[in-house]
Order: sequence, then structure tokens, then C-alpha cells
Amino acid sequence: MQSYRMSGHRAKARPLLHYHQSKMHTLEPTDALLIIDVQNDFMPGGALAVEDGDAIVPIINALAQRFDHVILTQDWHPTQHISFATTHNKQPYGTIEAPYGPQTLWPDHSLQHTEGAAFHPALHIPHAELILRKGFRRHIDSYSAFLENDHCTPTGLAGYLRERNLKRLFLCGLAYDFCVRYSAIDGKSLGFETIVIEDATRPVNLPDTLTETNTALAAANVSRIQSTDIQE
Ligand code: VGL
Ligand code: ZN
Repeated sequence: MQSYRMSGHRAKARPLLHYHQSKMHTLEPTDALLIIDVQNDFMPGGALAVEDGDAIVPIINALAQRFDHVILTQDWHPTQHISFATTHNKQPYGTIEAPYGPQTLWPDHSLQHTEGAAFHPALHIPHAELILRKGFRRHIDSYSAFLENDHCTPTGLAGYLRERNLKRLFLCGLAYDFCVRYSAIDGKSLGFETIVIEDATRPVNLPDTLTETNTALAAANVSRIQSTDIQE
């Protein structure tokens, strides 16, 4: 955090830098872009559609070109997954009590090896180094790219990043208030500097989830920036 003090009579008053105003970020070789779940089922018309979800695809394509290291995640569920409302004969968007705590129920989505689970066809990141699949255990959902929803089963991503000496993560993708949120918070608590690129993400927007996410990210000291705040 930086603020400007008046020093000497020639100093011109400059506005204080508010905490929510982002500073410019210069990319370093130990940075990675972590792109969460840019899959057909989360696009308009998809099984679990995120409003305007497709608007981020060109932004992410352009962003990715500026990173040496890019990692994609892919939500990847088996049939009868615990997060599917149909598995419990319930309506989507309610909550059940799973052994690991509350679990939101969703329409069937990201079914392994279906068109809905495929990446958006316009996503073009030939140099992506890792595609990490998550949510493949029938009895545990995984919003976070690091830890499944029991908050203890690791996906292996933290070990991968450490072994590759990747220290700072810029997050984007879908959905802001679920998988981006939990990935950012877990990444931060596992010791990575973690930054969310706001214009390259969109929320599902269930009741309260957007404001809860903003509060949770602020509490975890995860910063939020615009893609234009990144300079070469
Ligand atoms: C997601 C709900 C269920 C996400 C995945 O990618 O944010 N949300 N599965
Ligand atoms: Zn899912």
C-alpha cells in the first residue's frame, strides 16, 4: 500500500491511492496465468450457463499470449456426481449436507468427455503447459484448483507449481463466485501470491454469492485487478 505525502511547498496534491485501486503489475518469469473452467457448459446456452461467460474468451486469449506459463483447469465430473441435483432427485441450486459440509446442487454439467465439458472452441492457447482436471471423484466436488470441497484432498497443483518454481498466479475464467473464488483463496493460503483479473471472469450470481466473494477475497488479501493493469 502506498500513499503520497506532501513534501515541500512545491509538491502538488495527488489523490490518495485507495486500497481498491490497483497498481500496475509487471510480469515476471515466475508468474503463471491460471485459467479456470472455460468450458461450454458454463457458456450462454450451456447446462450451467454464466451470463456473458463467452465475453471473456477473447480477453483470455490475448492475456495468455503475454504469459510464459499458462495452466488451464477443466471441471470433469463422472455420472451420478455428488454435485448433480439429479443424483439426489432434487432441484438444482439448493444445498445438501455432504459428509464434508454443505454442497450446492447444480444441473448436470461438465460430464467427462462430453461436448459440454470441452473448452470453448474459440479458446486458443497452444502454449498452455498443464490441463488440470478436477471434480472427477464421484463423492467429492472440487471448486478449487488446489483442494477439493472437503478442504483437504489436494489436486496436486500446489506441488506442481512449487516444483516448477511458479510463485505468482493471475486467475481468470469461470465462475468468479465459485471456482475462481475458491482457487484464489486456496492458492493464497498455500503460499502463492494470488491476483484475480476481474474483466476476465464472470459470476454465476446465485443470491449473495457475488458480494460474499468480494468480501472473502478482500479478507484473504487476494487483490483484484483489470487486465489493463498488467504491463509488459
Ligand atoms: C463451477 C459450479 C459447479 C465453476 C463448477 O467452474 O465455477 N461452478 N462446477
Ligand atoms: Zn462442477
